[in-house]
Amino acid sequence: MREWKTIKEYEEIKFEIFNGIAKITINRPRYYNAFTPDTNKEMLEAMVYCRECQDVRVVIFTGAGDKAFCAGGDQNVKSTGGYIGKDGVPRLNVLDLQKAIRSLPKPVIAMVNGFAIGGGHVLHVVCDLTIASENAKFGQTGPKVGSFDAGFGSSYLARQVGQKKAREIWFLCDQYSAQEAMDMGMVNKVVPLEQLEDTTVEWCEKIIKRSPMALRMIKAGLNAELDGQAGIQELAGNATMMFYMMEEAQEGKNAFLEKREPDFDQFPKFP
Ligand code: S0N
Repeated sequence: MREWKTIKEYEEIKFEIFNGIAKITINRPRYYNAFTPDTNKEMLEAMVYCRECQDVRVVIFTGAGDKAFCAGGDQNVKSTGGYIGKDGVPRLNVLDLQKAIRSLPKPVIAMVNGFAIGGGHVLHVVCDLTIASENAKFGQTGPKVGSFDAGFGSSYLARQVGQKKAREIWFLCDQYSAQEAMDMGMVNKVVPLEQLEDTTVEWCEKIIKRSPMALRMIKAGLNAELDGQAGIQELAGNATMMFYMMEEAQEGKNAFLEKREPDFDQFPKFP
């Protein structure tokens, strides 16, 4: 039995770590792990930690209990203009969380243990990988309950399942089994519920043996195509970071500080 260590106590999420694997669990099983602006705020803070902490190599997103991964926005706090949190301000801050998942330079795995519905479905879609239990159910509800996600929840979904299926998912608001979701291309693996965490941790342990820089670059590259200028910025930023690690870049900086002309001739010019 692995021992997850709490990184920080929160009200609406659990945030734990085990051997380089961070686990963010939406902890509102009473509401099928539907999120409020405060849940999202806590998850966003946890994601900043995951970005900054060198001990974190991979992140798991999941929901508490065995009924739901996440049932989307909490309908009890939905108001005009967004979802109302403790500060009384309507927000759509799950969008910030989606961006944080995509731009984290480390792999993020959705461990789907039940319903992944509405904004909860979009959360698994934006994660890099999805591992689902056999009892998981996937679907969008927006056009039935008065919302929609025309961003990643549509465009990135369509990249995964194709345009026709994405339109079916949104227009009909049906639910799909884990096996159907895998056949469509939006789930990587389906396992019995009792094996879900073991399998997800095995995948994480395999990923942790791979080169972090290679994973970072491939994630940015895969994102760039869909993310336009923002995606190119992310990919280019990583290239700049790698350039800073080269002697050729250091020569430029050193020459400036030493008030001399830089000697770039000494560096190889590969074909
Ligand atoms: C998950 C479903 C299918 C489960 O059905 P089942 O098994 O019949 O259980 P229930 O009895 O319905 O549910 C058990 C208890 O859990 C509560 N509950 C479930 N989901 C929610 C929810 N989303 N909010 C609040 N409570 C929830 C039930 O009420 C029940 O409690 P009791 O026993 O007291 O009745 C089924 O529950 C279901 O269909 N749930 C609703 C799914 C849904 O429509 N979610 C919202 C969809 N919309 C979004 O997620 C917003 C999208 C979004 O976030 C977004 C997108 C783009 C841009 C911005 C935003 C943004 O808003 O930020």
